[in-house]
This record gives sequence, C-alpha cells and structure tokens, in this order.
Amino acid sequence: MTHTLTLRRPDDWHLHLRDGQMLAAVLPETTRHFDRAIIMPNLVPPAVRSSDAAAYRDRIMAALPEGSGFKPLMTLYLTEDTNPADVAQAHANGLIHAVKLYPAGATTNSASGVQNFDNVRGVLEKMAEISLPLCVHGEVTDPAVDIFDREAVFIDRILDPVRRATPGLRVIMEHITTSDGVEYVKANDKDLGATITTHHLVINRNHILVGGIKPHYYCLPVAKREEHRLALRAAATSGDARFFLGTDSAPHTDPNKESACGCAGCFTATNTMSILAHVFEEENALDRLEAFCSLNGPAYYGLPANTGTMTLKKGDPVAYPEKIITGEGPVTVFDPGFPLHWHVET
Ligand code: OTD
Ligand code: ZN
Ligand code: ZN
Repeated sequence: MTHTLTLRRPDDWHLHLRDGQMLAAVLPETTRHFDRAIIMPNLVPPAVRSSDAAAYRDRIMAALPEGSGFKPLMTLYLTEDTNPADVAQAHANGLIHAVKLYPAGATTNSASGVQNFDNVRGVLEKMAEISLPLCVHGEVTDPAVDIFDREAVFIDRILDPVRRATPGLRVIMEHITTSDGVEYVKANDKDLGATITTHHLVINRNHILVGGIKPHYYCLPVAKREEHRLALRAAATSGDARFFLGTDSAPHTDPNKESACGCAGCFTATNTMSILAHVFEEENALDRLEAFCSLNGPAYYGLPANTGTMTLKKGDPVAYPEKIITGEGPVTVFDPGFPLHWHVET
C-alpha cells in the first residue's frame, strides 16, 4: 500500500478569489497548496477590460501571504462589447491567460455575459488566431430547459456550433458535470479540454436533496445523477491529458448560503488535495493524481509544469477547519462526508 506520494506542485485551473476582505481571507487557503491559479473574473462589477484585470491582479498580489510565490493567472470576462484589440494586447503582454464566457444569467454574477453569440464572433476569431483559450461556463439559460439538462443542451445548441464556426479556437469546458461533457471532450482531439472540480467527484444530486436540503452542496452547474459522477471520476483518474483540475472553489458566507435563496458555490480550497488523494486512491489511480493536478493543465495552457514538489502522507484523520473566518462572515469548508487521511506535508 502506498503511504507517501510526491508530485509536482499543483495548480488550480478555475478559482474564485473575490475581492477585499474575502480575498484576503481565502487567498492563503489556495496559496498553501497551489502555485498558480486561473482567476475567475466574475467580480461585481466584472473584470471586463484589460485595465480591470491588471488592477485585480495587483490587489491579489498585495494580499499574498508574505514569501508566497503564488502566481495569479488572470482572465477577462467576455461581453458583447469586448474589444478584440484589448484582448490581444492583454494576451501579448502576458497579463491574461484566457477569456471567460458566461452565457448571460447562467451563474453567480453572470448578468453581463453573452446573449447573442454573433456579437462575440470577432473576439473569438482573434482568440483563435493568437491561440488564447476560451474558458466556457457550459449551461444554457433557456427557462424551458430543465436545470439538470442545461449542460448537455449547451453542448448541442451552443458549444458545438461556436467551435465549428471558429476553427482553431481553443476551448476549455469548465467544471463539467455530466457524461455528455466527458464524451464530447473525448470525441474531439484538438483544441478542447475540460476542468473537473473536486466536489463533483464526491457528490451527486442526492447529497444536496436527500434528508434535508444541504445548501453547502449547492453549486452551479448543479451536481447530477450518480452515473455522471462516476463518468467524471473515470475521466479525472484516467490520465487523459484533456482533463485537469479546476476546483471552482467559490466562497460565500454562511448567511448567504443558508438562506431562502442561497448562493451557489462550494468552498474547497482548504481540503482539495486531501480529498483528491482520497478519490484517486479509491479509484486505484494515485499514480495519475499528478497528471490531473500538476501536468495536464499547464500542458493545455502552454505553460511549464511547476518545478517544486508536494508530498502527501497517509495517516490519522486530517484536521481542517469547519469554517474560514473572513471579514464578511464565516465561510463553510466543503465537507466530503468522509474522514480524510492524506496530509499535505508542509
Ligand atoms: N459556480 N458559484 C460560482 C461560480 C461557479 O459556475 C461557476 O463557475 C460563484 O459563486 O462565483 C458556482 O456555483
Ligand atoms: Zn461556471
Ligand atoms: Zn467558477
């Protein structure tokens, strides 16, 4: 039995850090274990122009714990008014590593997202030309489509047509939650990757709804049936380079989660690596954890893997805080529902 595991330091290819007091409180939870992260731009107001992304990057750098070498990889929030030249400039000077597409209204702070895809054609063509990835929140917002079907319908109605119309566009399907997402990625060799979250490897929709409603398991895209969770686990642990970790760790305070209209998002930054080691061990795939967390993501983004290493050791249950205290209120750490035994060595 393996009790010690050493891997290249991991990265998080999909992370929400927020701003202000929340940023200050949650940032160390990520920088403790991750060297880099793709930073989501869904602030209020969103980071739309390169000047917004540069200012946000500076606020993150100013909030870093002393001595941290963490590197935030910035993104721009795509709107129908996004200027292709601004995007190209921000990419050329190394500020941004991706552009984020939210269909308008699909998730938290996505109101300024895209409604008419014809209006972003110019930006997408520019991105294909300069090989800048598009990170996609893949859910339709059509009220007639059942929330559990919104990812599968998005692939057919929007993603596939957009990709066909824009040859060479490099796409990352963010936080896939269905076997449909897995199969779509696997059916396409080129220019398509997908991130998978920690929590979608652990929970299915029963965890949210059976035995009382569990607001801390509610996120978007919402967890689906068990067969989809199993498809995600198979993809994540397969070693297939098109699948990599994006935690989608998304902090909300307890009052905002435990409410008659609770916010979507699971906060997994604190215990993600211990949970993933547990999941990969269950799938007899500990030897592929490094590919998922540390190698496949940088390869897709055209960046070198981190040079440092992380060691995980199996032992007594890992003690982690139930909540992170922030200046805005407590944030509950994701509870996988089982004890964790893989400790990240410090
Ligand atoms: N999903 N919550 C948030 C974003 C994501 O779709 C996402 O990326 C958030 O709070 O920003 C969530 O459930
Ligand atoms: Zn999303
Ligand atoms: Zn997200």
